[in-house]
This record gives sequence, C-alpha cells and structure tokens, in this order.
Amino acid sequence: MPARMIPFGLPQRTESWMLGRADALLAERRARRSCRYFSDKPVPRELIERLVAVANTAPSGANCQPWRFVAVDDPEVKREVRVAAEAEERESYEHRMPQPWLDALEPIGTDAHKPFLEIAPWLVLIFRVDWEIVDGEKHKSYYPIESVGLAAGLFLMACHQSGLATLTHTPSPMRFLRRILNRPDNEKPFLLVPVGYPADVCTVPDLPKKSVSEVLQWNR
Ligand code: IYR
Repeated sequence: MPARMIPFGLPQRTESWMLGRADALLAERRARRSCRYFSDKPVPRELIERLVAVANTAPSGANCQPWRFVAVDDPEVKREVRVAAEAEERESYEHRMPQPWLDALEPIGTDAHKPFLEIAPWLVLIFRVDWEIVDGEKHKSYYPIESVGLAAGLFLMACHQSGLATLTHTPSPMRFLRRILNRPDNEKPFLLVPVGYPADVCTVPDLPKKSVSEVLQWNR
C-alpha cells in the first residue's frame, strides 16, 4: 500500500546563505582526520546515541535501513575485540597482504598493533543486514552495501561535526565481531569505528587530498 504523502518541508534559503554554509562545512571537513592515538577520556553514552540517530537518517534501498550499530564501552569486550583484531591483523600484515598493498600503506605507517581498540572510550561496530525476518517473513534488503556505506558516512560526519575523532578500521576478516558481540547470522560486520578524543600527543600523516577538479566533471 502506498504511504501517506506529507509536505517535503525543506526550509528556503538564499544562495548566499547556502554558499556560506557549504564553505563552513568544507572548512570543518578539511580538519577531519583518521585518529590512531586516542585519549581514554570518556564520551557520554547519550552523545553516541544521538550520533547513531543522525546515521539512522541515511537514505537506504526501499527504506530498509539495513544497518545495525553496536556501541561498546565495556573494557572486557573491547579487550576481546582487540585481541581478535590483532590476531587477524598480524596474519594480514605477515602473510595475506601483497607487497603493493603494504607499499600503499607505508605513508600511513600502520602495523598490526591496535592499542586504540582498548583505549578509545567507544568502539562502534556497524553491521550490514542482508535480510531480516519481519512478522515471520524473510525480507531481503535492497542495496545493503550502498545503504550501510551512506549510514556509516553520516555517522563519521556526525562524530566529527560534534567534536569527536574516529577511525574507519576494518581488520580483515571481521567475522570474529559477530561472535564476540552475539549478532545473528543475517548481519555482516561492515566497519569498526573507534570513537573518542585524540590523545594529548596525536600526530597524523600529512597526506594531500585530490583536488576537486580531479574528482568532478561537469557534463560531458
Ligand atoms: N586493516 C589494516 C590495514 C589497513 C588497510 C587499509 I585499505 C588502510 O587504509 C589502513 C590499514 C590496519 O588497520 O592496519
């Protein structure tokens, strides 16, 4: 049955307001960096809840919202995640990642040690839901990868715009997350996001972004 229709409801803005807003957003976004050295300073649970609420506004295929967020601040669970992630990462760095991949990571300076998985006050695990049972019936999700990617992007943006640092971490493979977090088998780990404040001494690699002209074409 078609849904009830309601007004679109977008407030009208002047072009100069919009340009100013976009410039301000760009300046804020340019300051967003992946954080690998976190402080253990606590972040309130209600803030995490609001940031997930922002992510939950993402568009999704057929409005399925095929994402689940698991927010972890229990030190015991964080420790288990760290131990399992580091085991996979050691295997990846030593045996699984081909040399060109290791070369590509060299400027970032990563290795198999992931102390931030215990130090960051929150680990937010994002799962992709490929199907779910609603009223006893199995419903497939549409465009689950694209949808959960959009929700994850909004979550990262919400964190940064609210003053928090994040890392997009994907220890590979991430199957262990389903076991540790008791998630059902219709959910696949998509992204592991440590959230918190940067450590007092936190450096980041000085890496450039492509210019807009490299990523934007006008017409043909
Ligand atoms: N998962 C590993 C390796 C790694 C892979 C990519 I692609 C990165 O952008 C960064 C790291 C790790 O987290 O160290």
